Amino acid sequence: MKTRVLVKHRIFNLHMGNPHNESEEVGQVITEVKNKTKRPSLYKVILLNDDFTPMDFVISILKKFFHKSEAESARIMMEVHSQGAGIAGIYPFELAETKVYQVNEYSRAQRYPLKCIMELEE
Ligand code: TYC
Repeated sequence: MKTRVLVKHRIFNLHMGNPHNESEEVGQVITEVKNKTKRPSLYKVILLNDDFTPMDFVISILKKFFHKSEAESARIMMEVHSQGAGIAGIYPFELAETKVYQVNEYSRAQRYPLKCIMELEE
């Protein structure tokens, strides 16, 4: 729901230094507070092609870290293989960062040059 939030400010003139310290209201101003809840930016997690990482290993990565089915994993892997890059998933910043780190570390540990990057989704 979109709600307009208005704030009413009362402006006083303070009479200081006299015995009663009285003050008089000299005006009012109403301001509107921004009520936009910004959706977090999303990031594409992208796999890059190389000549050495086995196809089955890429498929296993898509299943393990991106929870894709066997068929969807094979489709994405072939897209990366033929186009040079392909989207494994789309996530908020921190989750995308984690996926990129996990995939790169896992591949490095297995001595494969597979690279995973992230890119702001426009
Ligand atoms: N090009 C690799 C091969 O022919 C397969 C591959 C696919 C590698 C996707 C990386 O991200 C990748 N074995």
